[in-house]
Amino acid sequence: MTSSQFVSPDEIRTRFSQAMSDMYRQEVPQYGTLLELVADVNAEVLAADPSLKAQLGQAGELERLDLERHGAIRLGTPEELSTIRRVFGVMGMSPVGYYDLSVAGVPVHSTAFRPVTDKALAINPFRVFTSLLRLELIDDPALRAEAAAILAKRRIFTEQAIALTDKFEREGGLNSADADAFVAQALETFRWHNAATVDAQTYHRLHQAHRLIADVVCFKGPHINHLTPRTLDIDTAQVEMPKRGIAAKEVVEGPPRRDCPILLRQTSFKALVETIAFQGAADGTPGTHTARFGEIEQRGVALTQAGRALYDRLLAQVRDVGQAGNAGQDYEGRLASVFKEFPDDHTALRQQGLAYYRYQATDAGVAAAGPALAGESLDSLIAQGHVLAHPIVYEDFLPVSAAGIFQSNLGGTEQKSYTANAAKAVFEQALGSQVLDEIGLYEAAERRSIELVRTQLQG
Ligand code: OOG
Ligand code: NI
Repeated sequence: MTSSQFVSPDEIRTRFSQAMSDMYRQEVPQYGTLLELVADVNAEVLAADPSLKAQLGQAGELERLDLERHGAIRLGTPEELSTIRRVFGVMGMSPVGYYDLSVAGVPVHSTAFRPVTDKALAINPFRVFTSLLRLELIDDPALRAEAAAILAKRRIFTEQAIALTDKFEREGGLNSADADAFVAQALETFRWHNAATVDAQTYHRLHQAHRLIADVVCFKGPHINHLTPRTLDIDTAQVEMPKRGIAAKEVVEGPPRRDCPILLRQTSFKALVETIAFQGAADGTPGTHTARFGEIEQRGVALTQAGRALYDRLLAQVRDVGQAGNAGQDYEGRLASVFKEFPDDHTALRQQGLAYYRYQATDAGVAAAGPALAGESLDSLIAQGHVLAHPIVYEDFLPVSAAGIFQSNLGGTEQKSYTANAAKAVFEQALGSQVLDEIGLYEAAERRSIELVRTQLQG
């Protein structure tokens, strides 16, 4: 096989994310309603704001908008995590970032598999927030051992999915027919199974230890638990949800509404109560399980270390008022007022080193290229119209928001807390590789764009 017959990992990822979306739409019809809602809101926003449309067009953001979505899965064992890393590798996705959710009472730690190069992100930024259950956080040793034994028996990947992953790694790619087979086989891992692999008693014991433990341990595989399209106006989408019969979560997670969106804002609809069958239920009595939901997100500019520190400090300030978390009175009002401290125009964000930008030479800049431009500062080049600065989109997740999403979708309000610390090294050992540092990726993207601009303008 010559490499010219291989389809690119970007193409495999695009086929996979489309197949996953089609499957989830079948499984959870409300997700289809959500996709329609987001498409309507995005079309309205673009029609009403031609300058935003032009800006997104110039930044190459428009093409990927309708394709864009993220999903989430929860795995049970280190082997499952390291194998999923290889499977996502076939689709050009790498583990980025480490998220410790135990501090928020969820016994998992996580990473996000996603494309990392500018080109791959522009083609299709499909991401999967992937969590690993931390069995060591189950207090009862007998229950912990029982959960481990159940997990040790299951096989969440089909043999063919593994064989095609091996082939990809061995030969350096897959041809189109293999890629299609791979997509179909990989999809099986994410499918919903309405039969639990355990009896009702076991399910309830695990469920009592933590709802999430039952969700991970009692099923044949790590069903995709949500898929999230990207909207350009999450506040309108939030208002629109109940109008279309979708019960939205009370508050939007993340920063407040701003003129210059930063990081990530998210809202979701409550998980469905689904009927499941238990093993050995002689009388056939079914049970119910709540895990699968829908979510919408709006993405803004990626923040530097300093910007992120400011974001974290302000968010903590809002959430700490009377220990209210995000449940307290007038959360939105408090959020907006505290975040007044965060500059809300791109020039200020850029000049104060709070956010990352991708610089681009304009036609006028290229026409004027020469030694005179070489010594000019970026600010001055921008002021003269020789360079544009496009916000670099935040491609990752936020731990406090993720915890809020988890909690609102586990079907309960319990907030157990764990004394565990972040265990990044343990996670990376299970993963079989290190996770990439997200801020380093944004910084490198900015730096590359500056180098290119400098080369183009020196004439
Ligand atoms: C993952 C929740 C985190 C997000 O968008 O922050 C997440 C889960 O519920 O498994 O998807
Ligand atoms: Ni999500």
